[in-house]
Parts: sequence; C-alpha cells; structure tokens
Amino acid sequence: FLPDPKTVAIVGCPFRGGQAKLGVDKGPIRLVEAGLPQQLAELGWDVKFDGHHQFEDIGTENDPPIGKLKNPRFVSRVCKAVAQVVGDHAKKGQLPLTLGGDHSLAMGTISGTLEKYPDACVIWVDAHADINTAETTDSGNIHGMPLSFLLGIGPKVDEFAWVQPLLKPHRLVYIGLRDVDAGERRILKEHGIKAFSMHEVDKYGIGRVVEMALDHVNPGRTLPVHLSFDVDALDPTVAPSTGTPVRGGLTFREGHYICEAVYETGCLVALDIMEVNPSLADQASVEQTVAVGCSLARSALGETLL
Ligand code: 6HN
Ligand code: MN
Ligand code: MN
Ligand code: MN
Repeated sequence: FLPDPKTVAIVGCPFRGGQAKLGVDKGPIRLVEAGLPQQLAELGWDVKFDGHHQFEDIGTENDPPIGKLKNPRFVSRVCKAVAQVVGDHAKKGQLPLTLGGDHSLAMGTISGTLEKYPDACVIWVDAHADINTAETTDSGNIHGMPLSFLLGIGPKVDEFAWVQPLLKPHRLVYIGLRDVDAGERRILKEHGIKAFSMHEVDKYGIGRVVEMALDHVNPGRTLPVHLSFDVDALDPTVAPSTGTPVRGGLTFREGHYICEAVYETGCLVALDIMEVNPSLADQASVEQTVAVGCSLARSALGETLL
C-alpha cells in the first residue's frame, strides 16, 4: 500500500484529556527522546517528524461533562485535529505512527486512516475493550470509549458528530483483553465482534491467535491494517508505566510477535503506540516502558531478530 521509499510520519500527541492521570501527555516526548526517529531511520524508513502537535488546553471550566463524559469538548477537538493530520499523512502515501497520549486519540487516528482507506481493518491490542458508550461508561473517561464512536454504537453525542461511523464490526479484532466491563461484554456479543482475550492467548499460543485474528479481519491479506497498540496489553512487569495496568498480560515476546506478524503481512498502513505514562512508577520502570514502546514500534516497522 505504501510507495517507495517507505515513509513513516511520526505524529506526537501529548494529550491526556481522555483520562484523569497526569503524565500520559509526556509519553510521546519520552519516546522521541529515547531515539525512536533515528531507530526507524536505521531500519530504512524515510522518517518525517516535525515536532509534537500542540493542543490548546481549553480549561476544565469551559468543558463541563456532557452526561457522564469528561472533557468532551477537549477530547473531541483534539481527536478531530489528529484525524486531519493522520489522514493527510496517509493520503501522501506515508505511514502515520501516532505516539500517545491516551487511547481516546484513536478516535482521531482511525478516522484519519479510514478517510484514505475506507476498507481498512483494525487490530486493537489492549487489556481493555475501549468500547463503552455514553450510556455504559462508569468512569466517564473517553479513552475507554473510542471504538463505540468509530462503530456508531450507542447514543449520539452532538460534540462527536464529526466522527464518521465508518468502522464495521467485522473489520475489528482484539488481542490481549482481560478487563472488560459488563456493558462492553454485551456490546461485543451483540455486534459479533471478535476478541482474543488472554484466555485464548494461553490456550492457542500467540502464533495461532495472530493468525486467527488476521484470518477474521483480513482473510486474503489484501486489506490495509491499522494496528492500535495500548501498552497496557503487556503485562505490568513488562510495561509498568501506564495508567490502567492489569495483571496477567502479554509477555514481552508476545507483544513483539504481534507487531512482527502484522508487519510481515505487508498490509500495515498506520500504527498507534498509546498510554505510555512516564510519571507513573520509578525511574527504571519508566525507562523500561519507554524502551518497550520504541521496540514495539520497530517490530511493527520491520525490525527482525535475525
Ligand atoms: N484504556 N473500561 C474502563 C473505562 O474507564 O471505561 C477502562 C478503560 C481503559 C482505557 O486503557 O485505553
Ligand atoms: Mn506531522
Ligand atoms: Mn486502550
Ligand atoms: Mn488499556
């Protein structure tokens, strides 16, 4: 799908409005400081990085909740801008690599991808399903909701009317789930959305899980793939510095294997690395998590072990 020379456009999104914890907005800065742009250049990519995106804070006093949704105007405005940026890069034949930031940003990144590739499928790697609606959410944190907007599930929220519900349930697949809310379980069932939880990873092994996930969303390996990777999919011993860690996650190798296998399909057109929070846990844990974020991105962009 990508013209030669292969170009990756790094979209740094220092944003935390989709959840309550401080620090996740510093994730992209740390990933870039750790040398990610150079590392991707060494893999042979033409790397475009024109600085982190600046999002004007509109202030909590100007952004009261809409129903249960917290910071709705801020999240909506930022995601709309991200959709534009990601869409523009994709239209130029570049692969947008979005560095979060919290996972609400995927409302923007996937909107951007679908604008250029309407038949793209989404592989969502996460401990969580991020598919709550304005009705089902308990926390009101929009990072737990981006997929419901992209799928057009749940009550319409005017503020998010710009999000085109272009994602079809059969074009979405999950890997790594282990903390799914009751309302989210109902949605997955009702819409027949395929999910490989940690139970299936244990049962079949990561190799077969990735193959089955690809067979489901991309049977002929002909469709463009958007990979959205929340680092909390990894076990907290592997990626400790993240806002909503859940024990029993993917090993270091399982996480990287997913990225390597998706790269091998030749179908990857967009990548998100989300929820690295350098303010959580001790310095060694932060460095470990940042390093893992970089190596996941390298694996998805072609780094091999041999
Ligand atoms: N993430 N299901 C919980 C909620 O608040 O809706 C957790 C969401 C976590 C979101 O990790 O991107
Ligand atoms: Mn840019
Ligand atoms: Mn997530
Ligand atoms: Mn998560």
